[in-house]
Amino acid sequence: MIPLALTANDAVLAVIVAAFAALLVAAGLRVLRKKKDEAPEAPVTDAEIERELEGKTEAPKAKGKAKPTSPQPTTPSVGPAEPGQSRGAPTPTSTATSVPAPVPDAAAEAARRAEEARVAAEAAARKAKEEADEEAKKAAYRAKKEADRLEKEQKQREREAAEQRAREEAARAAAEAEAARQAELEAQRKKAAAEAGKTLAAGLEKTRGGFMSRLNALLGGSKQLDESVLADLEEVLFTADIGVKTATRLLETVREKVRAKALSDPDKVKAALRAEIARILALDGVEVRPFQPGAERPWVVMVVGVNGSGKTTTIGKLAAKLKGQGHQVLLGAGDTFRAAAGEQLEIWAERVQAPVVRGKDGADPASVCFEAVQQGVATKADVVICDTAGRLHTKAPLMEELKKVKRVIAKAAPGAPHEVLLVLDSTSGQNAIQQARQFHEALQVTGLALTKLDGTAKGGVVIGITDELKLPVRWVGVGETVADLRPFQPAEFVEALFE
Ligand SMILES: Nc1nc2c(ncn2[C@@H]2O[C@H](COP(=O)(O)OP(=O)(O)OP(=O)(O)O)[C@@H](O)[C@H]2O)c(=O)[nH]1
Ligand SMILES: [Mg+2]
Repeated sequence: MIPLALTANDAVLAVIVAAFAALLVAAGLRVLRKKKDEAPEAPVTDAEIERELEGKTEAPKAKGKAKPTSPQPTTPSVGPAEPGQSRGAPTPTSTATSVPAPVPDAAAEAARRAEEARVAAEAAARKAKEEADEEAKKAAYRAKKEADRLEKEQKQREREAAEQRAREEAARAAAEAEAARQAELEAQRKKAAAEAGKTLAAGLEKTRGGFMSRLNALLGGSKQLDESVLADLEEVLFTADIGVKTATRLLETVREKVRAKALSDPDKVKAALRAEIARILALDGVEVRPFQPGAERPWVVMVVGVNGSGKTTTIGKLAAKLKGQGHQVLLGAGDTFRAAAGEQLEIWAERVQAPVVRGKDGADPASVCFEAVQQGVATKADVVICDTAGRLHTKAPLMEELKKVKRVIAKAAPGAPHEVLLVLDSTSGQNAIQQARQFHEALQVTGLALTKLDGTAKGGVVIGITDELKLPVRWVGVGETVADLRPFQPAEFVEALFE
């Protein structure tokens, strides 16, 4: 019996020790968990973890703590049993089958206690394991949450970086688009300015600064109108490149009006001069055909003038204008003397998309013009413009050669040329009047183009030529671009001179 009793006691002791150890482990784990839970940086709350784990746990548990379902280890193992108390009676939570039925002797009692202790120890160990498992799951859940959070943060950073890049890219693209838009606007402004060409007033700037400014100085303000003013006026007019004849005529008009007491002050003299100049330019009483194709097809324009006066350039500008009005234009390169002259015309022809008839270098200019007009007839062109040479390059004088060109053109199309356009360089001043007289005598000029008005103070020559020859000025050149050839309008010209 003694060895048996000792053995039972030892077993009881061992179980109790084991139970204590288990309880200590559980308490330690609880403390550990509490500490961890209190850690400030833990991004996931316990409640959250509990909820998360609860959702995953398969065994049904009471809400919150799982402890109530665990066996109560303290009840059977702690404190001596009271006599009469049914110590061996199973508690409601104890499993009836796991506790052996009470035996009357001490050994049985000890065995029962040992069994109870073992059960309690097992329960404690199970609980400790459950808690450890739970803790491990929480730790894993936290780690997963932390990893998720870091991944989320990383993605957020990447998203923000991508958005920043996109914003920078968009800003760069917008800046480039704006720069391109500004460049386009600038190009359009330049194009529009080139297309609009210089205004007549701008083209006449030098002339306005020349004899017109002297005239304004003389006749401006409230000067007394006396003989000295008239003498000064004579000097201004005679040096104004308007020609002696026209200057005399203007002066006579003023003197007559002063004599008739119709003019009392310099301002009125200026107004009288302006009216007289407008009258001269308007070619009152002279029948003038408009510069444009009429019933005749093709309408042939023969362009003449001394070398360098601006014939080829003017032809290019005219072709552009006529094409712009919807006419079919053909060019004839009648200046066969200079190879560069034909090329220059071809460049213009290409620019305005007009066909050009060009002979061999040194070919007879009349035959080239003949061929051009013939081709114009054959192709039903609306307009044929023939360029001609400006300098003598054969034994025949220039005028004789041009007369021949004119005759030959008439053979290619009866009635042609319909316009003999004399191109005059206005920078040559008085000489232009002289040239105009000679060309008109030889070729019966029908219209004038005064070029390079922008480069001279001698714009008054327009008045003198019109007055002397009674020929209409068709065009004035105020620059080198296409738009710088302006149709001549007397009123506009007078306005630009006097304003
Ligand atoms: N500033 C300015 N220059 C002009 C104008 N018209 C022509 N020119 C320039 O005058 C120069 C001579 O022009 P051209 O057309 O070659 O003269 P051209 O009468 O054909 O000369 P030739 O063929 O040698 O007889 C060129 O440099 C033209 O650009 C104008 O109205 N204003
Ligand atoms: Mg030329």
